[in-house]
Amino acid sequence: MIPRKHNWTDLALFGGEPAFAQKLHVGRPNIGNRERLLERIASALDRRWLSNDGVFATELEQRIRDLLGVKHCTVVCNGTVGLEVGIRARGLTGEVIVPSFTFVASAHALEWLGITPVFCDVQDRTHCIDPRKVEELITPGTSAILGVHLWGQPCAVMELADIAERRGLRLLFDAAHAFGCSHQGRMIGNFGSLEVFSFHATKFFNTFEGGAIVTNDDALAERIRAMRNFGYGRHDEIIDVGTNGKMNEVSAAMGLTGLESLPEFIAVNCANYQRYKAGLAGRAGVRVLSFDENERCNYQYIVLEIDESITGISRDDLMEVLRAENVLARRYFHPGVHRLEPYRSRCPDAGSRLPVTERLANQVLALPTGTAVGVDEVSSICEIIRMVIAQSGEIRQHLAAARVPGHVASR
Ligand code: T4K
Repeated sequence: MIPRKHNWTDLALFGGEPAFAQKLHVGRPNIGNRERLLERIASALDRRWLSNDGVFATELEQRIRDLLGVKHCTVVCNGTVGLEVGIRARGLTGEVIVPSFTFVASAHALEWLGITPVFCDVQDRTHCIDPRKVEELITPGTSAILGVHLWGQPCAVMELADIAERRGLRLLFDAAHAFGCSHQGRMIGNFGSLEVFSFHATKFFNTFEGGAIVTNDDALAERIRAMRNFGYGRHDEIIDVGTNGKMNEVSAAMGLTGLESLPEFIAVNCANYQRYKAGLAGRAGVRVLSFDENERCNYQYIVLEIDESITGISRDDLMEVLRAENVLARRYFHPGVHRLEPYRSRCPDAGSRLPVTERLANQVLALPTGTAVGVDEVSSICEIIRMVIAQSGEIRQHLAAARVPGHVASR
């Protein structure tokens, strides 16, 4: 039984029993059929083939190609290395326009390669790069646009493709969140020169660590494959500079096993999403980010925007309340990459041209979902949020008092 919270005095932050005995995480891994996974790992051990284009990695690439309807898939050891390999293979240089409202890896992958990320604001509704703001950032040094399909929501790919074509830029996508999603009926993976997925443990589909670079460009795919493997070409000969970005067989076994449960993972995420939407519907000042239900979607992130001027409670205070209840909500992506090093020191006032990013970084809260979270737990989380907003005045007052040094908690 999940204890009900009728009043602010029931909150764990003020001495009540936490609503959940176990911690509920954002990004708890989904795990497919354990026996199938262990069988696969045993067979890799029997074969004594653990990496370097093993049968599982090769099969995973084939299955991803089929699922996405894309010509080439190269699995890699993680999404960040996937981005680095893709960026280098596509020959990006100078400056690349990228959103600041993203995980730091989108920008770091550029910086790591000596390319300057130029931060662009995002759209209010989708949280993805705003094409209307891209053009004003283009300089003679700009080589590309790196869009991010944040939360699995597709960027405005057609508008971005149009700008890229008119201005002679390359277009790539960080699709770390968007595996299994579509845009206008076409699977993500088919846009721009290439797209990169993350299969990190915290993604709804995971290979422990891992990722994939997908493209429909034959020559680019060949470069990517070589660069992922020290620059080896087909005939045991080094044809390019390269790194070690290969996926091992245990990760690929996890991927094949996870793919068999993909519809179930998505169904659970979707049911949780619907429950959150219903549980928070009509709550003024709380927006649950909506996904386009006419498209394919993985529903892996539950994203709230908390407008304190209406709710009476800030995103950070709400997070503190929830965390005390063992709901480990996350401030993805706070404070915006432009406010992180080394970017902050280089351009301290970048925030002035990123108003939507600044707002979202202060308002967005990601909530737990995935197969480790049930719809009843989601209902309880919504109930707590509703109560906190209804009683925000008292809660704010007592939080402020509790923060005064020497204060002894009372209720
Ligand atoms: N581009 C974008 C837009 C991305 O979001 C990411 C990664 C990338 C590129 C790069 O892809 P990778 O190189 O990672 O493949 C996490 C992930 O580490 C990162 O993969 C992800 N984005 C990012 C959004 O989230 P943290 O620092 O928030 O992770 P951490 O350790 O705090 O874990 C998150 C929650 O998940 C915690 O509550 C604990 C829980 N957890 C985590 C792991 C690893 C588990 O319950 N089990 C686990 O095994 O970055």
